[in-house]
Formats: sequence, structure tokens, C-alpha cells
Amino acid sequence: MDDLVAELAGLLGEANVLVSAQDQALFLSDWLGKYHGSARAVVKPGSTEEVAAVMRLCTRHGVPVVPQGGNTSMSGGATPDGSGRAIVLSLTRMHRIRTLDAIGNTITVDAGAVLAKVQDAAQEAGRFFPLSLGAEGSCTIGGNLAANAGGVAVLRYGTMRELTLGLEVVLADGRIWDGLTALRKDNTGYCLRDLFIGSEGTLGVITGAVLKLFAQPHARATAFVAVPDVAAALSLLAAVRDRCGDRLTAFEFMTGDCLALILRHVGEARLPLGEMPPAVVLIELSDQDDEPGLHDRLEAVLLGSTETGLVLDAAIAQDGTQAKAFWRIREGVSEALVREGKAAKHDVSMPVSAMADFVAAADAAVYAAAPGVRPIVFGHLGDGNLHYNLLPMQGQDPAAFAALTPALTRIVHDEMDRRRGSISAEHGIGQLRVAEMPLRKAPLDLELMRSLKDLLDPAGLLNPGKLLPGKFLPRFRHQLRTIMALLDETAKGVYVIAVTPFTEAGALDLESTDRMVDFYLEKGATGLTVLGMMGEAPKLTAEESRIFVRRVLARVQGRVPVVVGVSASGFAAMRELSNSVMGDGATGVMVAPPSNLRTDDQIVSYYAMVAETLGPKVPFVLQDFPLVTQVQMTPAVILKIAAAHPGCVMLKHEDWPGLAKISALRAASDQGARRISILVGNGGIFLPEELSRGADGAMTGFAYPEMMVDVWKAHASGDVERAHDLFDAYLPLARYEQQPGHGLAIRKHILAKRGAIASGTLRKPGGTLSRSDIADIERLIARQERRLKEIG
Ligand code: FAD
Ligand code: 2HG
Ligand code: ZN
Repeated sequence: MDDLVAELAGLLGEANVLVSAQDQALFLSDWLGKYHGSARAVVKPGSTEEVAAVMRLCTRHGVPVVPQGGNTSMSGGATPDGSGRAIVLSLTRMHRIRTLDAIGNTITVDAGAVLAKVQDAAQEAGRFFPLSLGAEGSCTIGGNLAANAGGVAVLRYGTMRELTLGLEVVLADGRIWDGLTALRKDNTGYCLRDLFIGSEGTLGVITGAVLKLFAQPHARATAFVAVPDVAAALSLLAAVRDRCGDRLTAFEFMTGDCLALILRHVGEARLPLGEMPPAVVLIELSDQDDEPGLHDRLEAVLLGSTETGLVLDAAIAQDGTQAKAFWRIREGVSEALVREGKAAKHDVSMPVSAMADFVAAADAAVYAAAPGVRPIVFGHLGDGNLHYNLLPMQGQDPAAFAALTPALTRIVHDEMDRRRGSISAEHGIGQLRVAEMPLRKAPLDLELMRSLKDLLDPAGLLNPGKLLPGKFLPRFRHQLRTIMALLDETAKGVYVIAVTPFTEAGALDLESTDRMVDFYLEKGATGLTVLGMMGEAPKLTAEESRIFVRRVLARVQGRVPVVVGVSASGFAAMRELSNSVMGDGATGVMVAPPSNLRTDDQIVSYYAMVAETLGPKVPFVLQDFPLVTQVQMTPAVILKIAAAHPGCVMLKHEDWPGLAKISALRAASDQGARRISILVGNGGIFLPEELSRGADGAMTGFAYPEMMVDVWKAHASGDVERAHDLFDAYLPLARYEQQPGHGLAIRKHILAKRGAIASGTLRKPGGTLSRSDIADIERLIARQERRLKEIG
């Protein structure tokens, strides 16, 4: 027995400190069987004082603590990591109903009290505690509070937060915060209670709570209703609300596929309708009395809705047994899912009115990315909360599906995000969604949350790895859209093509990504371009590409436009990437032609397909880079594409040097042809001449972006000589960086030397620089600095 365990046993008694694998097993895996951890000990204190003593001890020893109630978390929130360092603090021995105040309508309970027992205690006293969910036979009040649980009666009674008056919490350092009041009104400053609700065991251990009670509803009417789809279900919701007001207690949705799954796996579930419907809702009304009146109301609204086509069929429960049977179907869903396989689970929240559109869009995007994957969609429609679960394709290897899951989750959450929703309505973040937090929460949210965590748990011992990500990426998605207009024909200046920073080990280096963005903007970039075809974009996975783009967008925070290269192989992949990055806040995309295009017609048709694929709302840059693509685009072809597609707003001109092409394009626009922006490439080595021919700036990635910025500015101010002088000073290095097959290593080496990125590493396969190369670079930099000084 180690020292800590011995001390714990001294505090709680040996029987309440579990160390053997067998005794611990039930506490170390989650209900879904997704997470398996290990623990130094599982401890079961019997009182608030014992919890406080455990916390003092753990803080003294620096031992992490994972609070646990009924262990029914749907997000791995109560499962320790695999290190074996943490203790699991189980509240299950603390299950007393402390007091019940029938006049004040409150019940005070230990945090380890099982929800169903609290419901029973209320009922015995002629009162009602409304929180209701499938796991109520084993989940605890502490877990419900820490997760801010929802369930099937939120529509009428609210979430756990709304059902709570007071809390008792043991802090990380062992102090007991006594907020166990039954006050309905208390305006004496910040609401500390609400801080702990939904904190998932990361701010303190909840040991007791005062909960609200209600009058018992003696009358109920329950219906199982077939509807054509989510949209009809939403219209029906409005109709029921109009007719029944607050009597509407539950409005639960399930698709036909979800229903079929339950009927297949839950033995006692029987379909109460004639035919398998496309979708169903389970509706419950409740009131103090007058059951016949309730039934009449429900029947009337269902009849009316049948006439308008919202309802296809309906069964109204004739007694409590039938109502229970309807609910058994609904409550069987999680169990059925587990029996079918390991689902990718999503618990999205959004405005109720957005849900039909969300399901259609998410289904389409999921099918496009992974045909055959099975959405099982159900949830608390009236609360704007859907459980959008995805099951593997029939017969799919579970490991292959697991590998696909992060990408599918990203797709689902992107659709949610487009509707300004949340990645968790009721199941919490836990460990399942922690990686999504930086992508989905605003930087200020994360900063404030981190400050609170640091204040209450400075050593980070409470439920580490859950809810809060280790490091934050700022995100300004929604704000960005409003600030940043889409790319258009007037774009000018210098759009630096960003490199992709990697660590020495070849991993994506996101911290350097931030630094690099800052560097480019400090040097005067008027825009940024990422995932350019000549860089290392092809070495990124689709997931990495999205992460990288998001990081860049988050760092840019709308200060300059960001263009993303989407020359993915195949139109479906192009559409997917483009939708994703535009949804994230990119200002436009760039498309190079595939090298198999030969004739002018083929090029024109290809870009017609591009325009159709991207849709009318996505501006695109036509990349003309014959040296690499082998596709020769004449001015006539470029003009034709620009004329046909308003979405084509810019030419990235990278012909070698192709000055005549720029002249021809500008002459044509002088004659009335559509004028689009022209930004030039080739590391800027023809920039002064290209500007003189009518280019609007550069889109390229020389390691000294300030050269392009200064040249462009001097040229724009009319000082062409100065533009040339500046250019000449940088030319030797720009020329050196243009070496085919070697240039990117040189560029990254210089950027690392300049502190823009941590390492000049190229991801494999990628070249390295020899000593002689580095000596060349040093000499050229020294000469360049000298020359710049000379010209002032
Ligand atoms: P646990 O799983 O033990 O813990 C949950 C989180 O709370 C963890 O982060 C844990 O560290 C923390 N925690 C637990 N106790 C304490 C405490 N005393 N102090 C501080 N932190 C603590 N959820 C819904 O919202 N709506 C539903 O409809 C719903 N249905 C479900 C159906 C099934 C079949 C299952 C298995 C789960 C369902 N859940 C639902 C998920 C789950 O949130 C709830 O079951 C419940 O709220 C978790 O309570 P628990 O005691 O099991 O908590
Ligand atoms: C429910 O609504 C629960 O039944 C569980 O929140 C959802 O299993 C799930 O995804
Ligand atoms: Zn739910």
C-alpha cells in the first residue's frame, strides 16, 4: 500500500479505498464503453467533511481527483486517464435525503443521491421533482449538477440549473463553500452556485444541493405520433404549444431509422402505429388534474394537424401502462445504439427553427464524406437539442469507423456552427469534446473559463483533461464574417502565401502558425493565402488542413482577407474543403487547373465546373501557373472565364514572366472587358515590371514580404525608381529562393532565422539545406542588409 493510499484508508476506512483491479473496474470505464482509465485508488467518502479531508490530502500530495457519481456520463467526464495518477472520488456513499420542505417546495439532498430516489422522495411527500432521463435509476444529483443535465422535461421545467437553489461544494484546497440556501431571490453579487453547475467536476466537488419541487401533475396525456420529417415535427410543436401552452411537458423526436434500431434491439419495445413511419414524436402534456380535458386538447391538435399533413398517424395512450410503453421506446435508444456498435455521438444545440435545415445539411455532408454511414437522429426537439449519432456503415471495421470519426464530428459541428449553436446541449464536454473547444468557443470565453479554473483549482488537480483544453486557440468565426467582406475584383497589395510550419518531428506547429501570421501582418501583408499548391498543402491530411486554416483565421481575426487554396483532386473534395473554409471565415478560394487540360475549351469547361462546384457565394482566384501545371491559358481564355463567372474575381498570374499577358488583359479591360484583380507570383521576381503592366500587387511567399510591400507601395505612390531600387536590393536572395525543388527549404530556413516560425523543417519528403547552402544564404542576407542601408 503506498503512502497516499494508507493515509486515505486512515481517513475513510480501508473498505472505502478500493485498490484492486476487480474492485475498481466499474469506476474506470464509462457507460458507453469508450473510455478506460486507471486510478491509484477509488475512494468513497461518507460525508462532506470526509470529502474535504480527501481534497486537502490530494492537494498536499499533488494528486489529481476525478469526482464521480453514477458514472453515466455520455462524454467520458467521470473516467480518469490511463496514467494511474488520479484517484476517483465516488460520491455514491453520500446518498441521504437531508430535508424536504413541502411548503417552501424544496428538497435538500446529498450529492450522491440517485435521481430516481429523489423523485420518489418528492412523490412520497406529495411533491414532484421533474428532472427525468434514461439513466435516472443510476445517475446522481451531483452528476446531474456537474453536467447540468437536461432530459425529457426541460421544455416545461428547465435544466438542472433552473431546478437548483443552493449548493454545498468542497473546493480543491479542502475548504467547504456553504451555499446551501433555499432562497429564490438573492441579489448579493455574483452567483457562485451557477459557476459550479455545469463545471463537470473541474472547479469543486459538489456534496449537497437544495432543489426545487413542484406540484404533482396528476393528469397526463401521451401520444406517439408519426410525422413526415423534422420540419413537420417543428410545425406540430408550434401547433401543440398554441393549443396547450405550458401543459406541453415533453416533445421528443426520433427518425424512422432510430425507431427501427430501437425495435430491433429492445425486446419489449413495440411499435404502436400501423406502419413504420419516416419519423415520430412522443408528446406528453401534463396538468394538475382534468385528464379528459388534456386528452381532448391533444386529440384536437393531432386531428387538426392530420388534416394539414403534419401528422401521418398517431396513437394516444389510453392508460398509464400504454404511456409507459411509449416511453420505453424512447428510453431504449441509448441502449439500442450501444448494442448496434460504437456510435460517433453528437449532442448539438441550436435555435429550434434551424433544426430541420441542420439535419438536411448534416445528412448531406455526412453522406458526401462517408457514403453508407448511418445517422441515428433523435432528441429533445422542443429544446433545440438533437442527438445526432452516426453509426458505422453496415459491416464496417470499427477501427476504420473510429478513424473516420473526427472528420465526421467536424462536419456535424461545422453545420451546427453555421447555425450559431453549441457542441453540447446537455451531455457536456468531458473528454469526448475537449479537442473541439478551441475551435468552437470564442477566445474570451476560454480565457475567462481558464481564469476561473486557475482561481479555484490553481494546481489543476480537479478532473484534469476534461472540459478545458490545455492550450487555447482563439476563434472569431462569427465576428469574422461580419467584419470581413468577401474577396472581390478590387483586391490589391500583397497577399503573402504562408508556409506551413512543422515541428522538427514533422507535426503541424500551431504555435508557430500564430507567430508566422503576426510576422506577415507586421511586415505589411494586406492579405494571406494558405494551402498554396507549391507549398506543403498536399502533405497535410484533410483534417490537418482544416485545423491549420482555422488557426490562421483565428489569429488573423479579420484583420486582412485570407484566401485558401482548394485545388483538391475531384470536385466533391473541392466543394467540401471550400464549404468548410468559407464557413470558418475565409474570404475566397484559389483553384489551379489540373495538368491534363489541353485545349482552351477544356480549360473554360473546367472553370465552369469549378464555378458550379463552389456556388455563387464563393469568390475564387484563377491560378495561372503554366510552369507547374503545364496548362497554357491565353488572355482570351482568362477573359472568357472572367466574363462567364462573376465568382472569378482574381487572376493569380504566375506565367514566366508573362508580362505581355498582363498587358493584353489590361488592354481588354480598357476596352470594356470585365476587369478582375491581378496579383503576381514567382516570388515577386518580376514585380516592378508586372506592376507597371497593370498588376494590382503580389500573391507569393518570399521570405522578405516587406520587399513586396515596399515595392508595391513605392510603385503605387508613383515612385517607380524607388520601387526598382528596393527591389534590386532584395533580388539576389529572391533569385536564390527561386531554385526549383530547393526554394521552399530556403524560404523556411530564412523565416525560422527571422523568428517567424520555430523550425525550418519540411515535412517528409522534403529537402534539407547543406552547409554550403546556408553559407550562401548568410552571405546574401549580409549583402542585402548592406545594400538596404545604402539606399536608406
Ligand atoms: P457521472 O457520470 O458520474 O459524472 C458526470 C460528470 O460530473 C463528470 O465530469 C464528473 O466528474 C462530474 N461529477 C459527478 N459527480 C460530481 C460531484 N458530486 N461533484 C462534482 N462533479 C461531479 N443526460 C442528459 O442531460 N439528458 C438525458 O436525457 C440523458 N440521458 C441519458 C441516458 C442514459 C441511458 C445515459 C447512460 C446517460 C444519459 N445522460 C443524459 C447523461 C448524463 O449526463 C446523466 O446520466 C447524468 O447527468 C450524469 O450523472 P452521474 O451521476 O452518472 O454523473
Ligand atoms: C437521451 O436523450 C440521452 O436519450 C442520451 O441524452 C442520448 O445516447 C444518446 O446519444
Ligand atoms: Zn438527451
